[in-house]
Amino acid sequence: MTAHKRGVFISFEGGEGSGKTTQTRALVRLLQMLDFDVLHLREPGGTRIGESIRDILLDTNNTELSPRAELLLYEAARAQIVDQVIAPAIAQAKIVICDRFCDSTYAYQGFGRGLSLDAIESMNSFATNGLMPDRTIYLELPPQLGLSRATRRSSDRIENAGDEFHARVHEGFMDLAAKYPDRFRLVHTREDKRDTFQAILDEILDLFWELDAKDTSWLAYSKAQELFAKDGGARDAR
Ligand code: T5A
Repeated sequence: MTAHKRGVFISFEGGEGSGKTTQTRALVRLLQMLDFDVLHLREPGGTRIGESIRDILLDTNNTELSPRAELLLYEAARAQIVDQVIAPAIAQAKIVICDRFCDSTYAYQGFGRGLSLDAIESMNSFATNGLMPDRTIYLELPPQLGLSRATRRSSDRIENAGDEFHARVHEGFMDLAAKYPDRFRLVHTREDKRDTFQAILDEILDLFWELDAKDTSWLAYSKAQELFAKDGGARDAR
């Protein structure tokens, strides 16, 4: 196992269909190939309780779910995954890759639903017990394009929220990029998934240097190319 002193927590953010699942799977597979102890998680979800909450949140039948109830459910799922999985993993020096985290609540429930940003920030802080990602990769893609990719499958309750809602969510993410330039790194998604992956690696490399992971040859871009060449994107890591 590659040795390092403490865990690393990286979250991925973006609008619908921006490619988070595709890219996080590739990253997890790369890290596993290099013998890192990696956890691949998603929000909402990642625990038995969180997955049940996810079902409620995404169920298209739940049209009457109020914005405040929606917010509380996202925060409840988050508190569960932080306490049960993320905080212990970081304490055990694991690498945690999480598909969405607090920033999604800021963008979707804050900008999208119009709930108080101050309230959301304090609820995020309560749910996470102050645990924030070391780095957040935001995959930037025009909302319309992402939605058209995402809804090639059957769409869920949030995907159905309408174009104006998703435009506001996009604005929320842009607000975060301006507010937290150090943590929240914007990566433009490219036509070629491998180019996007390489841009992501550029944004996280320093975290591994700081960890004294001496052998950074694992970030050799040829490896990234191989990951996508085999099957169009790593699968089944989550
Ligand atoms: N939410 C979540 C909130 O409202 N508040 C919160 O606090 C939180 C945590 C979660 C929903 O909950 C909301 C946000 C979401 O609406 P989800 O199913 O996890 O639901 O939704 P997403 O995270 O948006 O997941 P998606 O699967 O829809 O999108 P991804 O993971 O970003 O995209 P991915 O990788 O599945 O790619 C989508 C399609 O595009 C293709 C892929 O092959 C795939 O078919 N693709 C590309 N096509 C062309 N070029 C590229 N470069 C491509 N990259 C990927």
